[in-house]
Amino acid sequence: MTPSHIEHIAIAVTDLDEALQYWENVMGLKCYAIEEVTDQKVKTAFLKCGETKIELLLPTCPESTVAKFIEKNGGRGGMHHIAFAVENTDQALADAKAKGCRLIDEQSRLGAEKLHIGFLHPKSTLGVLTEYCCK
Ligand code: CMX
Repeated sequence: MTPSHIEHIAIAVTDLDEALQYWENVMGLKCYAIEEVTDQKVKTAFLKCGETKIELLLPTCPESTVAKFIEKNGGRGGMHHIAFAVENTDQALADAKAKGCRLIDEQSRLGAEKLHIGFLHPKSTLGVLTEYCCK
């Protein structure tokens, strides 16, 4: 399944206020939503850049996979994943699996903004944590 566009680029952060200061004041983007995603153990902030969003990810507890990512990155934030908009997340996951990709999610689940999301493992995507999502 071919993605229609990059839905969002997610960036792990250690301080949401500091990150928003940069993205709003320097990059001139506007934060339009802040949401806690309990299931993913993150607090998210969204900014729009054309059709694509920037998603800032703040871990809400040490067990969060984003907290683990930051710890492994020397305590700093950084690029966390790229999310591609597809027509059907479950179908996109199944197609990727059929082509030999390792899945993190065998089935889609509900993520931020009530999107149906599913991840491919970075070990089978040349190091880039990859998400599919659809409405
Ligand atoms: N990008 C690229 N590689 C990554 C990564 C990332 N964001 N996070 C972890 N990895 C790498 C690790 O460096 C490690 O590589 P090495 O073995 O070479 O050191 C490998 O993946 C496995 O990492 P791990 O530490 O053993 O496993 P984790 O417990 O950290 O889990 C992952 C990693 C990708 C499976 C996990 O982060 C995951 O399930 N991600 C999907 C869900 C998610 O990211 N949720 C948060 C955002 C939700 C949202 O957007 O709303």
